[in-house]
Amino acid sequence: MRLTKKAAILLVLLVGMSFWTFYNFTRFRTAQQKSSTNSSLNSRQTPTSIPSDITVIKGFNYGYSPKEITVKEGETVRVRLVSDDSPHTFTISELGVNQEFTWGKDTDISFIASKKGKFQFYCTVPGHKEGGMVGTLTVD
Ligand SMILES: [Cu+2]
Repeated sequence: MRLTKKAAILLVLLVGMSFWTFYNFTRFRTAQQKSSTNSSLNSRQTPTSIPSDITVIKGFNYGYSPKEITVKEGETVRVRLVSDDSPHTFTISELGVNQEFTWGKDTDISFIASKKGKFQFYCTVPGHKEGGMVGTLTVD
C-alpha cells in the first residue's frame, strides 16, 4: 500500500516534468518562428518597390505599354515613365502634360485628370507618333 503511494507520487512528478519540458520547448519554437516571420517581412520592404498607386508605362520604338489607361475625374494620376531604348515623350495636349524620358532614367510624373473624356497620349519625337507611338487616357 505504501509502495503504491510512493510510486504514484513518482509517476505524477515524472509526468509533470515531461509536460513542463514539452511546454518550454513549444514556447521556444514559437518564439523562433515569430522572429523569422518578422525578418522576412522587413526584407520585403525594399526601397526600390513601386507604390501601388503608380502606373508604370513603358515607351519603346514605337509604342506604349500599356496603351490604355483609365482614371477617375479629379484623380491625381501618377505615372512612372520607363524607356526601353531611345528618348521619348509622354504628351497629352489637352491636359498640359509633356514629359521627356529616356533609357536608364525612369521619370515619375503626376497630373490631375481635370476633365472627362478620351485623350490621346503620344510621343513628340519626330516620326514616333506616326510610327504608332500613341495611347489613350480615359477619364471617367
Ligand atoms: Cu518616342
